[in-house]
Amino acid sequence: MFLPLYLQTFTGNSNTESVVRHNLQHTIVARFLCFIPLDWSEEGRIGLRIEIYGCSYWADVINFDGQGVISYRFKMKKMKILKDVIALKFKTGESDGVILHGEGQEGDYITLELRRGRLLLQINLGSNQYGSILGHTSVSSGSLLDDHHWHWVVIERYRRNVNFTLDQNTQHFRTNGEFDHLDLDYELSFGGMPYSGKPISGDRRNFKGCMESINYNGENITDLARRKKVDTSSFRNLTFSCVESHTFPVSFNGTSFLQLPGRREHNMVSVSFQFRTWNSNGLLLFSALADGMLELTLKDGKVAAHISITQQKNSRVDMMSGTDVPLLQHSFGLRHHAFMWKSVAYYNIIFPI
Ligand SMILES: [Ca+2]
Repeated sequence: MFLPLYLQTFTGNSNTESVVRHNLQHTIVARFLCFIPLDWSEEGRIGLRIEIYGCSYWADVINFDGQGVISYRFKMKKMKILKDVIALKFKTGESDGVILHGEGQEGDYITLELRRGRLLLQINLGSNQYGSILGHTSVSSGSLLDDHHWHWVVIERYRRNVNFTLDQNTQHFRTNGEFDHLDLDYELSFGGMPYSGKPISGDRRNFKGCMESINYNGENITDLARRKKVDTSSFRNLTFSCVESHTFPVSFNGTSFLQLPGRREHNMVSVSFQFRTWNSNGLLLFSALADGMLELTLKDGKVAAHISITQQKNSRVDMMSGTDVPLLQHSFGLRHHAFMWKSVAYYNIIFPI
């Protein structure tokens, strides 16, 4: 079983005495740490000694229910911002949702959102009055971010230069257009579009999940929300802890598998699960029966169930997903939707053994 992890390479010492210390750039909360030696000094013998130093950690978490939006009002009505540093962590099972949004009457805007499991940053520092130089800039990062795991985002902007960091990956880009200031009016909102109070604003959905340690230009937004210094009136129930999901996705890397004990006395098998994959072929499930086998496979993007009972003649039953099989009523366009949980297979196969 492979779970997404923070992977980082550290350079160690090159002699026997010196100590090399690394400070982690981002906070990591973990129960287990795994170190994999990649290389060693050619002059010495192989050896490895590591010490880990932790620190006290206060989780500043807010649960977003898909309704509530945090509105951070600026002290001045109009803000002309040359430099931005925005940092937060998020965790969600939803593929779409607005994480933050701000806009101004001059046409400037900044929007960070999840779209189809990817992180999309859209920023516009202004277009000229003739519209011949357009400031709209759009950059996306990551994939499969609706995986119920924490992800770290940092946006650092100085004039038109932007560093956009997701977990360990930083992209540098320059915004389009010819302006340097982000002109925003009134407020910046987190978790959705401002004033909406609705789960869907236009074609944009509010964020549903958890955010932690939201920091905007030195202001700790999560702490301001706790102290009621920002507008959180759109929340039905504002909670400062993460409501854990009942769904636990498991990733398989092509060689790993999950094995569950069977139940001998039962003559029925019921199976249901959701999956997503980039591959169009693979074994989804296998079970040896007392007298045969049950197999669920992906073949050319279609799901097939094979059941064979060896004692009887003509006992092999093959079902392909499609219109002929009432149990498998979904159309599996896996090549196009492979990365989305929407392309989910849902089975409930019950048959006498
Ligand atoms: Ca501007």
